[in-house]
Amino acid sequence: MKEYNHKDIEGKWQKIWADNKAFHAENDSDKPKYFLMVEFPYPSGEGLHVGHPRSYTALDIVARKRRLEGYNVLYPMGWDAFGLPTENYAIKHKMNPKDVTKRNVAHFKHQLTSLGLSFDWDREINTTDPEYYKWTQWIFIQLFKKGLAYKKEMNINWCPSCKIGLANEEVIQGHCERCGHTVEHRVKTQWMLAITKYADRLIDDLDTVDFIERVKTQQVNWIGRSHGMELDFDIDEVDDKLKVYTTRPDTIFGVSYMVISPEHPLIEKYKDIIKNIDEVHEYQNKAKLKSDFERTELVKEKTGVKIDGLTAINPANGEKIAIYVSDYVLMTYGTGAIMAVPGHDQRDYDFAKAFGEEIKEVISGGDISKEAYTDTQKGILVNSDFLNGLSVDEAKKKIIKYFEDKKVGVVKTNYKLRDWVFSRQRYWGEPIPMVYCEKCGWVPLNEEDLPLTLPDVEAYEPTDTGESPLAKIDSFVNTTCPHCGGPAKRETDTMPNWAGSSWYFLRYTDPKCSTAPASMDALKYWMPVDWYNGGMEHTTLHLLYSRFWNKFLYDIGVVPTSEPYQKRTSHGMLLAQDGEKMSKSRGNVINTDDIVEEYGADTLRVFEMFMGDYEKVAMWSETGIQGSRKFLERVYRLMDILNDDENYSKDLEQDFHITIKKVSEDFENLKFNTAVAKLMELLNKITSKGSITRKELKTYITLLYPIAPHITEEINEMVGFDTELYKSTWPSFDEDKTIIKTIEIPVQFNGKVRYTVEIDRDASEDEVKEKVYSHELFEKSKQGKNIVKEIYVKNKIFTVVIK
Ligand code: ANZ
Ligand code: ZN
Repeated sequence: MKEYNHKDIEGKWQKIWADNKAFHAENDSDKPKYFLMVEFPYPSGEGLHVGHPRSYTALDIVARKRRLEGYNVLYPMGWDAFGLPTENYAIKHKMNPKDVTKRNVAHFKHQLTSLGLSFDWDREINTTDPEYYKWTQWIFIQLFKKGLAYKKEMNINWCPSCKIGLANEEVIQGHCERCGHTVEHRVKTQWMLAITKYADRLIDDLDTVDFIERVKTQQVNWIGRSHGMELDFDIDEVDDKLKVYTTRPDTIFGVSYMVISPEHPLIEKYKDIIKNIDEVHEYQNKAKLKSDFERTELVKEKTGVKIDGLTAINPANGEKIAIYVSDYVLMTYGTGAIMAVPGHDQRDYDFAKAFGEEIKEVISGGDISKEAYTDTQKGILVNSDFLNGLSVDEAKKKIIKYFEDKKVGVVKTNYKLRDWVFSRQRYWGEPIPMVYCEKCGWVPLNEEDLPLTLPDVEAYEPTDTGESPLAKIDSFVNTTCPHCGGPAKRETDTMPNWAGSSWYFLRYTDPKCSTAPASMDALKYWMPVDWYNGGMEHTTLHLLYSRFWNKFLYDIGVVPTSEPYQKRTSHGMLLAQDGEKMSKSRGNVINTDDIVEEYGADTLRVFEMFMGDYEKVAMWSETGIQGSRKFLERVYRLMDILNDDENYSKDLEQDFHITIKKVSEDFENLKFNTAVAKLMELLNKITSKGSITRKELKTYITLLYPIAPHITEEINEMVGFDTELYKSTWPSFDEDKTIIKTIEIPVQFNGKVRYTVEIDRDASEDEVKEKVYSHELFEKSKQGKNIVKEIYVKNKIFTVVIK
């Protein structure tokens, strides 16, 4: 028979699917809807590498299966195309970022198509398309109108190499996420989005969605909600108070000193009273050079200066306490000041050790001589006056009431989450649709004047002053105020690259809508996204941002659901053959084009799903890809042993039912590797039997179709089955027929397993005993002794006690 030749097959079927609009989703349909989404890529110059298809193929499998199950499936794709790499590339090659993007998108699209992914290309979107970013700008204006977009002088993270301000999320251990350069602090006026106003809902509503646990945990930790108290300590020398934030007011009797952050305003306010102000100033200057990460690292030497001239008074017992300035306390969290409890907080403990401050135990049950035990929720209060003998929870309640009554403290919830810095001083992003008028202040553009398009410019290099390149274009900057008509200036910052992706899922439902981000009808039909798969690296950025935007749009009546995604899963990263991350600089990147050319898209798809547990890290392997190719070649040869029978054969019927069940369930649970393994196992049984019925072949290729759609469509056509696989139905199984009728159970003598017997499931004890006794090893195992007892645990084990 004919040899398997992927080159003939794959292009042919891609054309048939496209010509027939096989994967087109209609907005109205009698079928139930299913909306699947993978993270749309940034179309970089390098093109697709083999890491991309891991996510795309997985949900393509689900999409193809859902269609066969009778759903109206939406599986769309688009381009998240604003951003730095394109801009930098364009600058370097003296090109326009628009043209670079166009070229990259064409390349990416060609590559995705060659992988046989079943996207509905009629719904392709591009965040750099003015008809798209018109709505990104429109959403910004709505945020502004509700007071959720505001301008603020910010101490920002500045990357001197990229010449760009970075969000906290983009600073990795004090370094720029992109280029690795050390991040500096600079003061800039920035647009901010008040995501913190949504912090509680972003945590609490996680209970209403089906996200994998590690995603939920990371989001909760990132938002970092903490319940505590703001507490005032009187200052002895002046008529003023020092306010601290503490989650452990119950440890008040264990306070042995106070710490304020180097940026704390108290220092400037009392510089005439502080006797060692020069020393304090010097310390402040040193702290400026460190990143927050360096400052708060647990394992680092604690530094600081004791403030000479200011003393605090403990509100619970009137004790006088020293105040230090130290950089392990941040100005950006809580009140920028703490009460230090070295007996029960690790950093305070380290500091106390270094500065000779007292370490008091106020909660029993920990060993403070070794190291402090943080946040001990168990234990009993000791050395704590009227709190003695209480549990931590009881003590907290009592002391909170005590401080509230004395009017020195209020309960307070704090968050680690910061508002979102929403300006970039770069060219290749959405212009912010705001105008500054001397008379009216910041005024949004009229909505009918959107989109505000990026002007075509000659030079768009970032400036050393940190101003946006747009600031140099007078014709862009100078405008009239939409409010009073007077002269005004446009905002010249652009939006950060997370803007366009914060609402793109909505646009897929209605990509050409000209009156709203998407029409309410389309949104009501499709939203929420039923299943969204993406990288863990987007959990704290994109996933949080887009949930925030969706919630905001829900609040103003633009979208119908409060959460955008019903289910969120994530894939493990794909490493190169050398076990390292694939990267251009290492030269270990494998391009999909090469694999598709040599082995075919189906082989690549099978391998990507078979290489290991989908949720764990996996490694590229040349032998792995060859193994997948061999598997498909053997599937192709099934046609050689096809007979005319239209039913399952007696020998294989049970295997087919079991395989259908297993593959169906595995596809739903991200267990693609075991689904492939099961199909390989069945293939082995079929080939050793030497023949396959028509019914069996149809079932087999239908099960394999979502993973390897081209070869299966081809086989389907060659043997003359009536409809194409993309139009057929998913095979069903009979639960009864999946139950294995015979099982093996171990037989043990005095606790040692000597042999096993094969029995019919649920066989009676007598039947089992009969098998145990007639086994050839029975006499030997008995060792001539007497049987004193026999115990049979049904379908599990037979135990013989001998003496
Ligand atoms: C006394 C205490 C005793 C504390 C104890 C902890 C344990 P979370 O849970 O992360 O909110 N803290 C407050 N503001 C700070 C700042 N600006 N920089 C550094 N540390 C700060 O942490 C709250 C705790 O972190 C607060 O409760 C405070 O120390 C410290 F056994 O107060 B605690
Ligand atoms: Zn005005």
